[in-house]
Amino acid sequence: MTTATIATATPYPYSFDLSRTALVIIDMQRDFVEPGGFGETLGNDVSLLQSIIPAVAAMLAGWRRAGGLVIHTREAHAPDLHDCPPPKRLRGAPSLRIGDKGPMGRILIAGEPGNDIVPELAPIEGEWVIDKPGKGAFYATRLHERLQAAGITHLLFMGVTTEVCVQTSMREANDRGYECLIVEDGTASYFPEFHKAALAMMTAQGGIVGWSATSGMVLKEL
Ligand code: C5J
Repeated sequence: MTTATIATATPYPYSFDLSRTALVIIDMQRDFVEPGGFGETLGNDVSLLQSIIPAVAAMLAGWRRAGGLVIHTREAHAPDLHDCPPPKRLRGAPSLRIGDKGPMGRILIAGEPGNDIVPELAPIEGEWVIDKPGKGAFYATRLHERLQAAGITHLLFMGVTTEVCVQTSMREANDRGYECLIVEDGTASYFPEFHKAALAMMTAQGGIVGWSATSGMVLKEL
């Protein structure tokens, strides 16, 4: 085992062993980052999310080169919506609701074109793809069991959105005992102030949820 240390991580150095660490890319789906998807139906400017694709792609390429485990998640519901609690579908006044037909197929439904991961970050053979009906990657999935079986102890998070699915997943992971780090420039929000606040609140109090670092800091150690 070779231990790498990101000396300049926040709030203090983060050490990880590549063979026990997974890179988790949360919900980099067309539904969130392209016009006509779930994110835009809620009234959001999706270009804010598109801007991180190059940084996520660079991290992903470096992690693949190093031979680390890659996990992609998708926020996805079954076509019959049995896994979509009615309040999730009915809340607010979006232009289209989950399951409605939009320009990229049915909104947030597994198998529809809009539910795919963006082509720049498409999974390759051997990478895990976890469909999740909730905001957190551990809710109603077998992710924890699979990570345990694979001997994974450390998780690096990227993806969208910082304060919703990324933060929820990292909090769930932290409660299950994983040592977590969020890649600052590999995650984004429709609300830049929420992005900043989420990073600050997770790393405050001695890393109450975990660490943060830039993709450059991580890549330097691979
Ligand atoms: C949201 C997500 N924002 N992936 N999902 O509903 O963050």
